[in-house]
Amino acid sequence: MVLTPITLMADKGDSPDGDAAVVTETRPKTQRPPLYKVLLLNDDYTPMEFVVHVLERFFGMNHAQAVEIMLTVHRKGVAVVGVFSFEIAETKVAQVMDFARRNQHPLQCTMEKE
Ligand code: TYC
Repeated sequence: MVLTPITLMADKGDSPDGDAAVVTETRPKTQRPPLYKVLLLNDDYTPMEFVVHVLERFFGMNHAQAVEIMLTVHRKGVAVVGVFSFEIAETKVAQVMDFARRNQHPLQCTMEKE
């Protein structure tokens, strides 16, 4: 466990130079796991309806959200479709890439540390 020092000002009366900082306590530091963005990339061949289906199926989006994000990728080239722990992000990328490959679409999905 990582302990973070808590710095307190010494009592002016006790400290030789009047205001020296001294460490008197530690507290456990809450360690957050790193998060990873899952990105969907545009291409010229994957049908729009297929991308919408991917977003509904693997990212739990409703139809309107899925259409909106698909159009963002189509117009801008890339969009973040979710933020997850490493293992979940890796699984989502693998599921999308496998589903695209099995359906013979060139759709690309990647992840990057936030
Ligand atoms: N550009 C594709 C088309 O015009 C649609 C598309 C959108 C493809 C999003 C990939 O991630 C993507 N059919």
